[in-house]
Amino acid sequence: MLKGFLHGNPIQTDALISAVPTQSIEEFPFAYTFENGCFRFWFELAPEDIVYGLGESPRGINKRGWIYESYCTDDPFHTETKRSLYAAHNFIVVSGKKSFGLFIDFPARIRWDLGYTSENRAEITVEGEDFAVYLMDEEQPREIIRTFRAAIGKSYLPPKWAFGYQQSRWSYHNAEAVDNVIRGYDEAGIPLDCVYLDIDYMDAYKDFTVNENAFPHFAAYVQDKRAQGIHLIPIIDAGVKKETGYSVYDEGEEKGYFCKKADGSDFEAGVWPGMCAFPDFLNPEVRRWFGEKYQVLLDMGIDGFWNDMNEPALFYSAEGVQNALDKAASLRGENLDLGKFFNLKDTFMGLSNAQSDYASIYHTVDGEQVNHQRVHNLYGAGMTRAAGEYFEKTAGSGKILMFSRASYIGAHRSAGIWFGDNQSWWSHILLNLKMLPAANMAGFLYCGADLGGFGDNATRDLVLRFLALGVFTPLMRNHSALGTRDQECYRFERTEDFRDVIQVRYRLIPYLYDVFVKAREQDDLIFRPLSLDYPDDPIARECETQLMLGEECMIAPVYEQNVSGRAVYLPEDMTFVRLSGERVTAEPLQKGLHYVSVALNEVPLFIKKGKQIPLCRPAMRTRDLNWKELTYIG
Ligand code: MIG
Repeated sequence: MLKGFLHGNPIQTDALISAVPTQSIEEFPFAYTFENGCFRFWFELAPEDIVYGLGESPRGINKRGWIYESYCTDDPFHTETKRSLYAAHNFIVVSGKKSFGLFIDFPARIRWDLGYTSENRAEITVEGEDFAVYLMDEEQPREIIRTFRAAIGKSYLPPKWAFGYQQSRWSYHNAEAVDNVIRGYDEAGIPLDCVYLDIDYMDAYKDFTVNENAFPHFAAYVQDKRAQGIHLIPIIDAGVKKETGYSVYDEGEEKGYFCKKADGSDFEAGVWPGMCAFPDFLNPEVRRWFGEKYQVLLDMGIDGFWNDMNEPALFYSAEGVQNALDKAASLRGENLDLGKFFNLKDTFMGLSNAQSDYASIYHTVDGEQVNHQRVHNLYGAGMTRAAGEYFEKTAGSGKILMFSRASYIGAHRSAGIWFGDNQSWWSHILLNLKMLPAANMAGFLYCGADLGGFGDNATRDLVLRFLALGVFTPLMRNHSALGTRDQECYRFERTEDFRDVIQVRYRLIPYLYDVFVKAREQDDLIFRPLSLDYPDDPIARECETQLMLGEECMIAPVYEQNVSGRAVYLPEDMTFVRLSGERVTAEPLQKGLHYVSVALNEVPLFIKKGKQIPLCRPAMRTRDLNWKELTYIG
């Protein structure tokens, strides 16, 4: 059962697919106050309670013992001290003494103090007074999640080929670089379906343009890659370059489609193209307009995109830089003391994604000027809806690959997400694992992290172990940042190990696709914390390094360097399967704690006793997979 409580006059977020009857906040079952323009409520947590959720966020599967903030943030250092990442997924499930789900439909900042200030108390602060809160009241967490998911509608369905292995890098600067990647994979016999085009494919970083020097005859080139079975996936950024004569800018300008400042002029900030204007994605007319822009690339044969920088990320504003320079100038000739020095340093360090810049943006919502801070978390979601709804209308569902960096619940109907700029750190394998069930709870089924890690230099063993988790994530993409060590699989020694791991993915695609479609249709999870399936098993309840997958499997990736295996807990009897290329070894193991050895070219998988899963033969492209000729293991 889903109950809604309403206060004030909330901004329409479209998170729910249909209106749920709401009661006044006076009926809200938790203690609350209204203070300083905020709504704050709290409840006790019993020692055994687990708090799941918050989608794409830092830290554990159990969110207890930290403070989180719903505020879409471009931050490439996903350390455990952070409170926010790129998304705002305001859904939690409390499970234990009593169980319930809670969704706060509110697009500005929310603070989730989940046993941080006081160990056994959750205190949630909504930074505004216009909001709706929904409570889901069921016995089992999985039922709570189903009830919630039914209310927010079916998740985005990607094309089947989007389950293939994908290679990205910032950047493959030209057609030759892309061709080298495809050749590298083909020669090593490693399957591949997609190659990504990061910002450098564009002309001067202008959305919906192509640099003709780097990619001459782009449409023919795209066709040629398609003939090879390769999909090229260009990036689209939120900011539109301010340049007279650039049609996207001119049109947006003429029609008043960009975000404004208080004085009615366009809000501008610097991002990759230099000074940019920002489409007002809160406005449905702007969404329709921006969605149609993707057609230019669709016409060239493109059938997948990733939306970036849509928190929105802002490198600087002219005002911010001017203030910093003024401050520096005022200090010239002065004897700097420590306080002044750090203040000056912080002023410059704080130029990007500055709260003062966000606060100076205005949107038009139903004809009314609304400050950005009231709707911040809807911006990237709006951009992604713009694209997703256009694709749905023109191409139909399951045709165009689309995923986004920033998101809010509701955007899960239009697209998937990737987890942004992680690092080539061993700890980020587990961070990736922990985000998966939470993202699923928020409706995001098509998701994954940058395998091998985005920032920093990857090692061969890290990439292999990361991939062995990525084998199971719907989005299986290796991506890395400018200036980092090359991490395409064929760049490393003994490429046959990479082939062994990625072939396993291709063998599993019929199964993984089936699990995906079922989760989508049944408003269910692909990945579940063990505690959802074994609520009475104390070890399973606390497990943060393994996940249930579908009805049949459990996954437990190796996540440390220089180890030849890991400890794994089996909550029931299972078959331990090692998959490597076309090789499969199976070993029945009893419920309990085990140490399993896993070589770098192996993918460990645990199949429940009495269950079986299908495997197909590997192929170099998803289009060449034979979904009918299956063998069963388990
Ligand atoms: O400021 O387009 O998360 O995947 O490679 C960095 C360049 C901008 C951030 C994305 C990343 C992408 C990068 N972008």
